Amino acid sequence: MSNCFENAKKFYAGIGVDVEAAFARLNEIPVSMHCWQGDDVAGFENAGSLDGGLAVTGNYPGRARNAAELRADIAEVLKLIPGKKRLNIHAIYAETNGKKVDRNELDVSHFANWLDFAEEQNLGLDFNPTFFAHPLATEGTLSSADDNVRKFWVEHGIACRKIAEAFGKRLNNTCVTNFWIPDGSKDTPYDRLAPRRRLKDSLDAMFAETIDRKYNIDAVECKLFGIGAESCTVGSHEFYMGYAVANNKALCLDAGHFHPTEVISDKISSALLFVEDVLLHVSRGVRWDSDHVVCWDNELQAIASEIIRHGFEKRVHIGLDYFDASINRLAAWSIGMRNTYKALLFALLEPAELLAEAEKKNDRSARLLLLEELKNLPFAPIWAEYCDRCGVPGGFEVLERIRKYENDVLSKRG
Ligand code: RNT
Ligand code: ZN
Repeated sequence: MSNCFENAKKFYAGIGVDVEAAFARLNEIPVSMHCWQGDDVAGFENAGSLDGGLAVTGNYPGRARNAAELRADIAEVLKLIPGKKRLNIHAIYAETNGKKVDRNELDVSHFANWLDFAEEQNLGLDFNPTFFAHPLATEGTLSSADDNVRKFWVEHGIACRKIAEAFGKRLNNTCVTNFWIPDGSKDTPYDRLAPRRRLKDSLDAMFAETIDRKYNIDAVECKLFGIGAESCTVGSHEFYMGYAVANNKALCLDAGHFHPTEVISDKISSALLFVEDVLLHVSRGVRWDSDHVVCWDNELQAIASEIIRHGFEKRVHIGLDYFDASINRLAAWSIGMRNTYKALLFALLEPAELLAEAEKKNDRSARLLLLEELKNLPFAPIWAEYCDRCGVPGGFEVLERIRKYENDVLSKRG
């Protein structure tokens, strides 16, 4: 324990903040790491190119080419991230032993290695059906006008919910399953209602079977627009806010899925008055839904503070969602994950009593001053101590470890 830490801890105690209690609370807050940063959302189906409006830019060497490589990279990066971690995978990461298994035929046996890995690494698993990068996803999926196309995707959704339930049971740990449906229209549609009605009916069919919330929680993710869906996204915010409230689903808020000046940190407190759970896709849009690596910026801090100030950590499921192929992929993962825990720890060190009192007294000057001053408190030694206690390196050493892995492992991939 460094002197710097001891002094910083005393400083925080002086403003009514218990650092040890903050550590203990942080230890119980999981952040779900998305597996798809490691292979540029490719998956193992060899289905061809990515679509659904998703765009991964960059060609940094060392992309994981198969499940074994992806898991090895994940195992390595987990050693660089403090805190209680989860892992989030997509249906396209199924392992079918070279056999063609279409998405509506997937079952938990195709994820046996992921389950073993999760158990070994002591990770909860989260899941996502994959409604993109598939020959039947070119003209819409769950909202398609073609009955056969809709049927196929409903079956996929049902298969995925069963897989998620099996994850939850085997790991004794609730799986959060996120449904993101890319359907939309590049140009102005004449009828916006019909595809929305079809999407609603498909969701109803997919969710018809009740699954114990102990094993699986379904979340639905809205979006403002995507590449190829600029003029209308069927699953808009109003659509899914309504759907989640009416059907007791979790609402997934992706930081990149709204107007550029609209923030999800402001949505959490409203959404949680009407739905039981919120899933976050923490991401960083630069000018658009660009899925940049999560930085410790004002919005990330605001998201973390919203969760901590209201004790929402059991109802807000934090997941990351970005993909940057222009930098080392382990760097991308570890920077975003570490920043998320950093923001949570920073939020846990807010002088809650002083702030609440200022607001209660309507002392806006004190509130502003406190909120500004706390940006300048001795946070760095507290974060360093937390990393140390979790047995993970500090920031600069992370870089050395990544360089070594790049040299020993990634650079040898073709
Ligand atoms: C796309 C959504 C969705 C995906 C992942 C891969 O805009 O954000 O969550 O990024 O499912
Ligand atoms: Zn997302």
